[in-house]
Amino acid sequence: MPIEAVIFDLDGVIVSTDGLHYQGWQRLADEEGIYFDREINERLRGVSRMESLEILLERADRTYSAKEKQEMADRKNGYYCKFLHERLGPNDILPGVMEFLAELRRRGIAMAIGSSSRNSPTILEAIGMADYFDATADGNDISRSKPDPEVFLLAARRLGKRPEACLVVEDAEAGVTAALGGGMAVLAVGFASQDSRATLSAPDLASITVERILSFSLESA
Ligand code: B16
Ligand code: MG
Repeated sequence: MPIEAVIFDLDGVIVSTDGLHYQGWQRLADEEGIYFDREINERLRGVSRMESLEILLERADRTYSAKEKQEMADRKNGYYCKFLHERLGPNDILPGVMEFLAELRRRGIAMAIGSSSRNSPTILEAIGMADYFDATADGNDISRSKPDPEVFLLAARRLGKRPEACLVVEDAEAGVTAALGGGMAVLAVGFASQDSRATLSAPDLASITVERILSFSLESA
């Protein structure tokens, strides 16, 4: 079936916020005396804030109450939001993104954001793209985070498109699982580009053309 809409993950696909997430989690872990490194951080990609904290706490030497966990998640988010306000801007939009989006628009393909992040509105505002997409769905709208397909199904519904007519662009294993689980094709980029389950893959959006993704959908129709 031809692709009528593209749903973009935000962090790691449109914008590079992963370094800021990492610094926020590292600071929290240091304060709590819990071992944390970049390899563990990779497991947090695309996963919700509270599930990310649970992964970080796998290395803790004591258990934490629900209240303590909430305070820790809030503390990390405070650091992350401070970094977003101080450092995030249009220069953090990833290579090839603006050209790819402009070509989709020229061809009349609908575009949405499907992100786990509750900070999506702040991020889109900071990079000057608050009004760019035809629809957005994010961590504020859903009850089940990726790898559940809820966020992508909601984005498709808000665009008025059937899942089979949508292609998701993702950089996380959890996001690839979510897109496939929702019955959508998926273009895996960045850290997910080695994921053999993906429909298409590329290092980034500068390395693949809109022509390619649309011709793929016709080939497989
Ligand atoms: P927040 P995405 C995800 O965004 C990030 O990849 C992930 O690392 C983060 O834990 C999650 O958002 C929640 O973010 O704490 O801002 O609500 O990749 O789905 O756009
Ligand atoms: Mg991502």
